[in-house]
Amino acid sequence: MSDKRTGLIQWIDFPSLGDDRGSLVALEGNKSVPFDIKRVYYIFGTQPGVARGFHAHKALKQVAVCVIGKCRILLDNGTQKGEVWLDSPTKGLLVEDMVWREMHDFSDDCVLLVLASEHYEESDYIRNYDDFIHQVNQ
Ligand code: T46
Repeated sequence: MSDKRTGLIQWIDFPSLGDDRGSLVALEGNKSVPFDIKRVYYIFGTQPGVARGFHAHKALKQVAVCVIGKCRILLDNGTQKGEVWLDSPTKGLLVEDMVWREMHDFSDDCVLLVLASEHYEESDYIRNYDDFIHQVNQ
């Protein structure tokens, strides 16, 4: 696993354990994924023109990987903004807490897999951008 974790855009490269049958990627908590994985979810069947996200988390780390297809993700920590394409099953994007995220331009076939450091908790979401900026500057 190679790790490029500096700044807002933090990629994790997952080795593909391929052989002549095809490819396999294994994701392990506290190894290839830098936290204990408490939850896994995936987003698929996203309708054309739909964007998702538009929130930050107070205390949640996540790794997002497009296992099929692609989507564009925008990250914003209140001082820096960046956007990248998630388009590879061997590249994970680490999204730290207090980072606003938006996902756009889902391909029809996109399956976005997300590994999360905490169980689902709606009170952990900041869904208003002005509130996010206020809290990040506190
Ligand atoms: C994130 C981005 C990348 C649950 O009940 N449990 C869950 O674990 C999740 C993730 C969602 N839900 C419910 C909450 C909503 O009623 O599923 C519904 C859709 O969730 P949401 O509108 O938050 O979906 P996105 O795509 O805007 O955001 C999701 C994650 O919620 C979020 O943590 O970082 O994907």
